[in-house]
Amino acid sequence: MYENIRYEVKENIGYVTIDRPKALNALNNEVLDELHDVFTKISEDDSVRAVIMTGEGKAFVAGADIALMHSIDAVQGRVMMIKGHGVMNLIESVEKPVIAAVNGFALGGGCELAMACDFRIASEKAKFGQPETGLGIIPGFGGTQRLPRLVGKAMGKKLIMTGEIIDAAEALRIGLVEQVVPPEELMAEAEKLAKTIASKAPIAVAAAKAVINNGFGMDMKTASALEIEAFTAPFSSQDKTEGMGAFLEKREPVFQNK
Ligand code: DAK
Repeated sequence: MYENIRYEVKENIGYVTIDRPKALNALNNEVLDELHDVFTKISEDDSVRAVIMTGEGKAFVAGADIALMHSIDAVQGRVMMIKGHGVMNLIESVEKPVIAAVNGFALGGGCELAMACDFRIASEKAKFGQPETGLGIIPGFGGTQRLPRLVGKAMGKKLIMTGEIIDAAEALRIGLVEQVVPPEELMAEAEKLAKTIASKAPIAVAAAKAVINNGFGMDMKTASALEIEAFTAPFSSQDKTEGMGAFLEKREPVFQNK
């Protein structure tokens, strides 16, 4: 039912594959609409406990679609920008862990898409960068904000102002990705991480994601207050009773997201 992405669920893991290899999976309005649709479905599907996003072929995503951007005016650009920010914010805030399995080029909007995910595992073949200034623009899907938050202000400025493309080892060194693996191990490593998190209580995972994201830019006192509030929902859940009961009974917990 999608034309530019593929989606399937296996063993509680949702797999989103951007599948537009003839344009190196470049983001146009259709890809963005389909990503918005699939992450809306994912947010409503209790059976999905973790998500892995990757790209078909040699790219994760080679950026926003340059042919499209060349053809549109500032008003149409603003519409696309709002759409793109909506997708990135949805991925960032969806109540499940989202892992970017970065198989190849993650440039411009592709790097921004990876940064909207909770984790980035890169193939040794992956390349990262924000080449927008070389096209006469700045990052438009959150890159000016998420990149400095991940790698620091000066390194973020350097990558954005120079448009430099870096390899996976450098991305690991500066903290843009958490792990680099041989290409043939990429999906297995992403699945290992997805399965580990999927085995934990979904209510707790969702609350942890939200409170970490929401508290990140706050002062410590306000952020502590946020944590106190966020603690209540998991603590009053059936899964808390199950998790602690399982420990005391020396068995594995069976969480039901309740
Ligand atoms: N858009 C459209 N087509 C692309 C593309 C892209 N970003 N990247 C690659 N392609 C197409 C190529 O044109 C080529 O098409 P054909 O010629 O075969 O028809 C095909 O994919 C294969 O690409 P190459 O032949 O170039 O493959 P190579 O292996 O030689 O090179 C490459 C791979 C990734 C180094 C190269 O393709 C490349 O430099 N691509 C462009 C990277 C880039 O600059 N990306 C854009 C970053 S700027 C906005 C919001 C956000 C943004 C902008 C505006 N608004 C809300 C308005 C974000 C901007 C960006 O992402």
